[in-house]
Amino acid sequence: MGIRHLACALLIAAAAAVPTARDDSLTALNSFIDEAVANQAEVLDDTTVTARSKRSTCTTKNLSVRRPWGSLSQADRKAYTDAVLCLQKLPAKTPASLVPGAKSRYDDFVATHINQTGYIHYSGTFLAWHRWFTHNFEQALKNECGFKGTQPYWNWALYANDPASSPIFDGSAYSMSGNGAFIANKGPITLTLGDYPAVYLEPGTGGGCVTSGPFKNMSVNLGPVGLPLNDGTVLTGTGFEYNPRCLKRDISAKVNQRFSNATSIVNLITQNKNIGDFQMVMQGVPGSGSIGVHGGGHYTIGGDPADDVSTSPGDPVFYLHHGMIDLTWWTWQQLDYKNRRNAIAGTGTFLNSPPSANTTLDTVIDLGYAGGGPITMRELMSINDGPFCYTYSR
Ligand SMILES: *[C@@H]1O[C@H](CO)[C@@H](O)[C@H](O)[C@H]1NC(C)=O
Ligand SMILES: *[C@@H]1O[C@H](CO)[C@@H](O)[C@H](O)[C@H]1NC(C)=O
Ligand SMILES: *[C@@H]1O[C@H](CO)[C@@H](O)[C@H](O)[C@H]1NC(C)=O
Ligand SMILES: *[C@@H]1O[C@H](CO)[C@@H](O)[C@H](O)[C@H]1NC(C)=O
Ligand SMILES: *[C@@H]1O[C@H](CO)[C@@H](O)[C@H](O)[C@H]1NC(C)=O
Ligand SMILES: [Cu+2]
Repeated sequence: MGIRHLACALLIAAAAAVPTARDDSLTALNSFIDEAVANQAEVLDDTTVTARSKRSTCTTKNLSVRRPWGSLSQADRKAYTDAVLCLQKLPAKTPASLVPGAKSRYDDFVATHINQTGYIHYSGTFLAWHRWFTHNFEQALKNECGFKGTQPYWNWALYANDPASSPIFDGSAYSMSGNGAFIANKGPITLTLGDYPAVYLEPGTGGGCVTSGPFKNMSVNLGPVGLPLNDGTVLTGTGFEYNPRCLKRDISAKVNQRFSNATSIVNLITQNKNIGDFQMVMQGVPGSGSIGVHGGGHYTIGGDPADDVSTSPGDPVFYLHHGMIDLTWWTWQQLDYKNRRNAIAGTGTFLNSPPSANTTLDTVIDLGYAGGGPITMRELMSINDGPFCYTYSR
């Protein structure tokens, strides 16, 4: 099926009249997603598949569907941002003695991500942890704020040339709020990782406080932990103190084009046959100069907190971004489901520093006060098994 698909994509590329590379890659990406949907339905309807967790009651009839932001109705977009704002008004479950800055239910998620950052990036749990995290955020919206929809996602490829004008960031009442106020003469963002050569990211067209849309009054309470600034310095802190400030963005089309275009997603899916390579290329192979599609999305948003890995869930777009990360992983899994469903690689720490044990299907992850309870990796490997019952549409 992978082969058939590749052949198909190549044929389309060869036969098309004068489409751009982007159009070809978008077509290929779309057909991979379609194939993933078809394969998922096949597996779900196959009653001979016994590997399924006993607690799963998921069928093709009741899969919930995650959609790209731009295809939601205005009412559905507003229902989503209203629910996020509601979470920001509910009290935190995290004790103030542990995290003085956690003021809302929304902040519980940010605090958990800050707390575990060193174990959930460039580690064996990266993909599954963020799948579980995004799911529990969605559950909190539903169960605590009456949200009736599903978690939307941000397909980076659709707006790579002009994300600031996309339905996600155009600043309307039906967006995820717009860019930050324009700040002139900014230097690049300098990313450093150990002794590897620095990566320089083109600054965006904002930089200041978000002034439009549903989150223009939002208070970012936690962080920073390590926020790179446009003058080459890094603002640091514990992340847990109460540090209320406006939400800032610096949307950079150049970063989106460079790292999260349609071709980079298709290449990621087709060129990495094992999970270790797949998740490493997705996050950016250290020293390669690439920050991967994962870094690409985060630094396309930029600003404060999205330039700060630890505090990045403090910008609500985080959950749309990780919807797309999850879609990309799920698509890759579905292209060879038998071999990839339970594929895990890596250890329990960031680039295995400090050295730690290999992650296995029995490894337990726990989102702490964000909720969801402790759960094994085994339960998180399929989006139609264990606690999950959803799919994606494009
Ligand atoms: C799916 O449908 C089945 C059969 O109608 C039902 O028993 C189950 O609870 C549903 N599961 C979910 C996750 O909605
Ligand atoms: C951070 O993680 C430690 C170790 O798992 C845990 O004991 C602590 O409660 C966590 N703190 C927060 C704020 O979740
Ligand atoms: C922002 O706050 C002001 C003052 O409290 C309020 O009038 C306005 O409606 C708020 N805007 C949004 C988008 O919530
Ligand atoms: C698309 O992304 C890849 C990296 O994944 C990069 O090599 C390529 O130059 C990008 N394309 C454009 C048009 O920037
Ligand atoms: C951990 O995984 C690596 C890479 O797959 C493997 O070489 C190593 O033997 C594993 N270590 C243990 C203790 O299983
Ligand atoms: Cu993360």
